[in-house]
Amino acid sequence: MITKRIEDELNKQVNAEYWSAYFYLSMSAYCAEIGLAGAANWFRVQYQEEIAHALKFFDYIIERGGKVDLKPIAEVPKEWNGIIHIFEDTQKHEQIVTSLIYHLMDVAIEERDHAAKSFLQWYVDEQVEEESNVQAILDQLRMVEGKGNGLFMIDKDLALRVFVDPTIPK
Ligand code: OFO
Repeated sequence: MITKRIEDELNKQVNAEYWSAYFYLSMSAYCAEIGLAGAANWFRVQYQEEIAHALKFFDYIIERGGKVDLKPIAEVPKEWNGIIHIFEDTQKHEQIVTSLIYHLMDVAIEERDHAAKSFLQWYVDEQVEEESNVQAILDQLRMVEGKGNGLFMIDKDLALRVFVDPTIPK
């Protein structure tokens, strides 16, 4: 059993993860438009990761006997000002998601829901990886000022990313 408060918070997070998925899919389209096929691939994989994050919450609500409540997904941005801007926005967004996960953890602690705490720990760790992956790409892009041969090489690297479902234990 989960309390109504935890159920509501988990459902909010399902929506936030789908919003993130949409956000990254929009970024993928933008990168394709500006001719960065590698970055378009990277964001498409990021989109798939967010769907996996959402489904993990979805499955957990059901497993704990809660009611899934799928709300509409709010509109996402579709224009950016180049590749550095798009990764800066990604970094900001992942920092916000980390704060949402921390908020959920705070609620689980207040509700004395130890099972939810254990479940949420996976997301706490996942966010460390999410933030550090983006930081590494942003550092490289800033080094080459988002241009020329350097950008060409970074884009080639971003093309290599493949989706591996992070919710399936290795
Ligand atoms: Fe689901 O972590 Fe990114 O947003």
